[in-house]
Amino acid sequence: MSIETLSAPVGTALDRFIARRQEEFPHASGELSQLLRDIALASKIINREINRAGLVGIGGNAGQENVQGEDQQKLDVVADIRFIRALRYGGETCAILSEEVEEPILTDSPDGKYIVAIDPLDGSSNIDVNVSIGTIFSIFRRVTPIGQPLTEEDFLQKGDDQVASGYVLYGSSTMMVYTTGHGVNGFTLAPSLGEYFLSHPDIQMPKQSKYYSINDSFHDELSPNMVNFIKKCRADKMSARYIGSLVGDFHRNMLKGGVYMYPATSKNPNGKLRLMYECSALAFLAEQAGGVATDGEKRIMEVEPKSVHQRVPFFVGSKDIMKDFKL
Ligand code: P6P
Repeated sequence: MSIETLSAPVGTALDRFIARRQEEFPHASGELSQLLRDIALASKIINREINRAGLVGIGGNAGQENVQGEDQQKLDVVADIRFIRALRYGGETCAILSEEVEEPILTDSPDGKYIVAIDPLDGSSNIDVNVSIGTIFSIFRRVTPIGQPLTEEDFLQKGDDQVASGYVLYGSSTMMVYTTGHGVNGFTLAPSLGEYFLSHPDIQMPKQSKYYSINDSFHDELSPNMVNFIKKCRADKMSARYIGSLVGDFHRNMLKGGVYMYPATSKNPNGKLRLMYECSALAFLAEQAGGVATDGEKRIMEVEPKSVHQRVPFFVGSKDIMKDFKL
């Protein structure tokens, strides 16, 4: 890895890493740095809630549905509240797009420079069975000048317009992985210190691939090209790995190589995953790490959003394996 791309050694605290990176951009005014810190802080609180969910009765179903018509888990609600609170009062964000809330949330900082699209807790159906779950976020600059009311143009920005994106994986360890467009770096939480430390500098998605991830129940609905693609994965001795938690499957593929596929199905004709706060964020990370992310026709980062909760087919993974992929 080139020295100029790695401004910090393994073990550097996240705060110090963010500060060093900000120094590399003289015109940076510190708002993005503070926004990343706000997200990291909220993730530590969520991490604590997740780790004790079974003990304090915040596991299980909340008995209500989210805007997507999906059963909300109690921790979905907790995570949504915590992240919205952190972003609403942090001062850098003028609006929040949350998977859990129908309309964009205007914060107490109307002059905030950034808009955050977030899935506060993805894969939450796995909470009760102790499978890794995650937070996914995208950060965009506002388009409308400060002082003017936000418009749809501020909320419907394509992936190429992201300033930063990342995820938090609440797994065997808790990790925050993010990019600001200058490579991907992973930080592991030291629970006893309550700090994230650089553990995976300059992540590069292996070009070859060991795993393919798809819900096998879709097999009879797949196009002939996709059936052949999966046949080739099997012929190339790749292993099937699908944990039903996007962040967990994606993180494994980032580190070990792999391909994750969620096609359009009869149940979800436009795909299940959301463009604004899942696919765009992970596509940015994948491309920064040398991978590929597509909706089957174009780069995910080029898809022009039509609505905040828009769903898209999502195919993301190692460059060499994805070159053979077509719908
Ligand atoms: P299915 C979780 O609900 C999620 O959004 C992703 O985390 C996961 O990869 C996918 O849906 C699982 O969906 O239809 O295979 O259960």
